[in-house]
Amino acid sequence: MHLGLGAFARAHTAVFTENAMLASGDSNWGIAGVTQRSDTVARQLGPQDCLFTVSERGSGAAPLRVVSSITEAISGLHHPLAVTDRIAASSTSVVTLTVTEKGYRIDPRTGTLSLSDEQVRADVAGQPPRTAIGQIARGLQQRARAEAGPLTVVSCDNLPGNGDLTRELVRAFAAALPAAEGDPLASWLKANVSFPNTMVDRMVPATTNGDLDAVERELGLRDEAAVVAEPFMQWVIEDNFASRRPRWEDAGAVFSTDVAAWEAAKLRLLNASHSMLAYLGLATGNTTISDAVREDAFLTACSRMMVEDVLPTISLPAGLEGEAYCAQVLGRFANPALGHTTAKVGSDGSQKIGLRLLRTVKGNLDAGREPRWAALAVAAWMHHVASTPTAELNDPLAAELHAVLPATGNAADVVPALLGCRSIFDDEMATHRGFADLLMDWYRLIDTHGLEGLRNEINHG
Ligand code: CS2
Repeated sequence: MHLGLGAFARAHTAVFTENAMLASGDSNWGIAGVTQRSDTVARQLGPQDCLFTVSERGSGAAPLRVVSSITEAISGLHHPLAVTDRIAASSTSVVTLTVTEKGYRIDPRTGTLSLSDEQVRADVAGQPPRTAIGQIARGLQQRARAEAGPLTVVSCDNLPGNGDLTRELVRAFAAALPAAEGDPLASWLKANVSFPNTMVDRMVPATTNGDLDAVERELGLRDEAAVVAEPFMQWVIEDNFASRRPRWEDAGAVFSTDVAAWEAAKLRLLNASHSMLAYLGLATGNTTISDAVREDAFLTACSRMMVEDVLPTISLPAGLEGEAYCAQVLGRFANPALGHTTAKVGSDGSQKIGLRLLRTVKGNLDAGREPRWAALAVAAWMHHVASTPTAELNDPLAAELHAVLPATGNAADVVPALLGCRSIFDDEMATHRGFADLLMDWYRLIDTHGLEGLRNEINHG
């Protein structure tokens, strides 16, 4: 099963699974995919027998390919009980998920399941579950009762320790149930379910109508569920499975005991730079990531953030060479055929910057160093938040962020106001004078001198 049947899942997890079947000859697998908030993808895939095209873009792109590893597309919104039934079925042995950061419903202040979230509360109260964690917990509860055997839950979202986190959230869900229900679930979980950590990587923009037209011209068929992706793809998985699984290693997935290091490197080098380019691009009128990285000053800012701020604060996994990885990442961003938008990468900033940027800020501040470049990215995010009308700010915390904004747009007012947002900055970071000064300097520059100011400061400052 796969929860969160977006473009990423189709271009990554479904492709790895199909490649594993082709390479190993063990073709006894199929993915029941579940759409979460909107049923669009289920409606697109259903009438085409769940077949869809992957169109690679950029140098080294393979020809168009039709992928057949998804065998069923379920609307979680309309058929929540079909989701729990599938999780409980003995024929299901792995549940993968890509539901994005906000899909986990984490309370930013406690780091665990948000029991004040209305949908989480409804799932705990016994409504047909709508949240990913509710679907997993209720599905596992049903599976335990049906004695359908062990299962593995594989989070594939960009979150550090994504498997450990998912386990904690499912446990927190069980703990919120009345003891007569929650206790047996908790002990069954312990004995029967594993949650390996993973690192996933492939840039997959949202498919546009232009992409569908281009696929149609080449394929000779209209494919409403086609996806566009860069040629590169990677999957590092902790070898901790409680059940059978496809032979993903035959498709190039790497089984590792050091997934945490891979995940930290990817989040804090690749995703952090992606966010930096998105917010710098949004502030200066670049629509795509490839346009933003073509601006020399932004390329320099990204490289310097990776080399000066990030590399000294992380431990790289064996087999990953830091500077080569950074160069490869910048090359991938520059892929002009991908059309990855700054708006898409810049969405949900409140859920992303803590993991991508603030851990680096903290690492540097703790070591007595100035996180100059990571602060630029955070200031550019602040500028995006403050200069975008609430209705247009694509972020689950848009209302909370805008509620604290001052009447004036001055750096000296906006920066402290946003630093006061405890859902994002902890006390220590919010009251660090040096960090606040760095943010105010960059914010003022972006706000009053725009691209020219940034070019001068980054290139000559
Ligand atoms: C991006 C990621 O949208 C975003 O926030 O940074 O989706 C990125 O494209 C992937 O993590 C690449 O593996």
